[in-house]
Amino acid sequence: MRFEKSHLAFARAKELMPGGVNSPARAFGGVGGEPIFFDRAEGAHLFDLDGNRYIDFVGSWGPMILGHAHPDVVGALQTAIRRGTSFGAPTLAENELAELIREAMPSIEKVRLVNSGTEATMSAIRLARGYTGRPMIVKFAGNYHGHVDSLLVAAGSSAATLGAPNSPGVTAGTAADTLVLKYNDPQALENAFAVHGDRIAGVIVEPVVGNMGCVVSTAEFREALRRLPRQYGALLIFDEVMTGFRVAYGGAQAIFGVPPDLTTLGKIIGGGLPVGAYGGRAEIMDHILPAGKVFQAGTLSGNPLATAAGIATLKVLRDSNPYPRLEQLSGRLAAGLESAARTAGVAGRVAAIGSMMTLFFSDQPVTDWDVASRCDTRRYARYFWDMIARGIYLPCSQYEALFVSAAHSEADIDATILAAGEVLQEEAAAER
Ligand code: KE4
Repeated sequence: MRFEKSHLAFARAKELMPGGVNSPARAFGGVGGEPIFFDRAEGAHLFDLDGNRYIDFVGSWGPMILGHAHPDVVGALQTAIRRGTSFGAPTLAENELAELIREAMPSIEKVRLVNSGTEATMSAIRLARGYTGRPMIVKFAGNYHGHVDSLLVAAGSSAATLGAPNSPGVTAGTAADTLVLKYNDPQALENAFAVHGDRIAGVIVEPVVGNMGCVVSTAEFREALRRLPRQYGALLIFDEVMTGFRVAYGGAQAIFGVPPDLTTLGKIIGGGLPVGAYGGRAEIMDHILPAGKVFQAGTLSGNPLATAAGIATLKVLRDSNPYPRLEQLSGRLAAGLESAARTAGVAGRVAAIGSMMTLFFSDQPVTDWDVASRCDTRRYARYFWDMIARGIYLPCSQYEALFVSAAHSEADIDATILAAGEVLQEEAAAER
């Protein structure tokens, strides 16, 4: 494979944008080398500037559950664009997207549309603090909720100590109101509430983590998440930016039967255009301006193009119900990848739910960040590039989930399994 045009584009991009990218996740930092520039996409396939074709398992980090350039989404955008791209005033499309979200997630009585997952989580924790009058937010190591100052916080030295900034520009004062606990550790949450219970405004959690690779919450952890915030008068915030409409049409909350107080959404609800949302019970959401006093605003929130793409996407998901087939294809891929690692004699564990999964190069199941951080990331980097050479585009980090779309075929899945088997065997042979 040749990457000349991507290389030239990246050289220029580095003169124009920090690191040559508009988001660090796509900079290939976790796998080395230079990011590939893409020209177009269709269905389950990406085409880069040099004309190389790939089976795409990133799907723009989650939004493209229908595959790229789905005709219903393209058609909805073509219709919307001729009617004007933004009014800064209410439109019926915002009502329609809000109706679809409410219909899918009964825990959401009212919803506010924003422009990204970060805006959704930032607003949700501000609302939790405004609603409860309390300062503290609990999050979990290995969970990512966007680049919100108070969530860019590393775990404190022990479970009950307060967080420390993990990015320059985040002040100690900001981090001081954030507690970072171990994921899938009910006792740590119990202890935190015992010490800080009357100061905790909310607990924000990925009910299925995509951001340390795919890690599913345990039933015991979910029971503690359901019980403890309610016991102490705090809000449970499910960050379903990635899992919403992904692991099920009703999100992880539908699978687990745990109704959160607030839910944040993004990715799929925009169908590839910038849409985020946060929602919950009306008595909580009505604290948001102008109904209440908690400030949040946005020029392009509920934008006519973005809502058109989101509405089209959710309608296809609701009416065609691709989820059984997505689970069947994903189960086939998960089993195939784990078998490929085992046959090659490589320590590999696959964690999967719905149509998201991760092949962890680890000799034990990955349940939290402590275990995830011990994965063989050098092996992942080699595997990533060897799969690129075979026309398969995987997430450029061991700590991201891959996604199967409704546009993937069984042939795509089988070709990927075959390639993984070849790659892992060749790598194992080279190490002997
Ligand atoms: P955005 O602001 O990137 O739309 O959403 C932030 C966010 C919030 N919550 C969860 C659970 C998320 O996964 C994300 C964003 N996910 C990353 C990939 N894991 C986006 C990729 C990127 O940052 O470029």
